[in-house]
Amino acid sequence: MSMERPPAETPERQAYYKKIGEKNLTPLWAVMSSIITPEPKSACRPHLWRFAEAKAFMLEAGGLITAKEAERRVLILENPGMPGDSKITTSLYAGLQLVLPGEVAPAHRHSQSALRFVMDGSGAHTAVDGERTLMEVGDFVITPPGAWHDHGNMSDEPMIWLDGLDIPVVSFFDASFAESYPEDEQPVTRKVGDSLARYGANMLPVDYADSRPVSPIFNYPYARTREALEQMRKQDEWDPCHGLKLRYVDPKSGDFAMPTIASFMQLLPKGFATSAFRSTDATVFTVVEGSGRTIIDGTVFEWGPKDIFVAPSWKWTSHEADEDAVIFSYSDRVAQKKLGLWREDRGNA
Ligand code: GTQ
Repeated sequence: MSMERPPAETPERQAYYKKIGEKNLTPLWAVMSSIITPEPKSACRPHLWRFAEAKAFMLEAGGLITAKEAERRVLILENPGMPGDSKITTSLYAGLQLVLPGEVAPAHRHSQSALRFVMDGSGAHTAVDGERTLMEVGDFVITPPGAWHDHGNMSDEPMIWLDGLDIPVVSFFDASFAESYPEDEQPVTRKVGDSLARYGANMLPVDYADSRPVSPIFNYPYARTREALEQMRKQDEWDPCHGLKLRYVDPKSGDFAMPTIASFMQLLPKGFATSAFRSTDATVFTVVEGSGRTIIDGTVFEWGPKDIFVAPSWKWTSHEADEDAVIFSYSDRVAQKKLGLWREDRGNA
């Protein structure tokens, strides 16, 4: 036996496997090398979705079904290596959601956590736990597990955002619960901007004691993220693999903002080419500003603003920016780190 390949099959062994199979028993030695692999082995493939193309299909869906009838009018970004599984990576889901002017996507709640990364439009809102937030391009918005949430658009233009959910993680654990709220919209009990004021100024209410593993900040506005990156670039501290990369955090713990999904924003200056990097967290990227290309496992993906692409676990990935580029990304890194699984390889960098 080795960790690389199973022992030979013989007629006697096969007959034996068949006999014990009837009793729901099976030999480890026949499967060991495929279930405990020397390196990550995934069906997940690298892929890029052009936003302009997806947007046209979404607007077409806008004429086919309302947000209310659909519950959520979303086109799932399906990884081409896992068709039919509603996954962009093995552990995570991605979708593009459209809410047209005047529409409401009705209130519901579920065990799955969601992030919204705002792609297109201005001023639609999502509501969580009685607070609404108005969404602008580049904002990172959190829906914690089990929180009531509904979306609405009182602006005069279509609003599109990227949904990142941990649906496959929750399915893996068989831990899914979901229910509808009795009304389309939950009551508004707090003012717009409340959570950012309370928790987003590097301060916390003096007696604040909340141990939920999720950030109390609801919307991390792009304007602030961009300003942080712009200020930091003055030090010229470019990481060879990541440029300048920040992670979104829960201000009460310093941990990632969400319990199952890690999220990041990075700046690559014009002309920068990163060193190749690989890590065990397959990662979904979307471009906020700039253009360039990413090479994943030898395939080149050219990108511009709002395009979305995915890099599988443990595949060498490098980026090149033709102009200053700002890229949002998310992965299951937070969960892998908690489980002692996360690994990175910086190559020669
Ligand atoms: O907005 O609540 O893309 O429940 C998938 C499931 C979005 C949402 C998705 C959802 C939502």
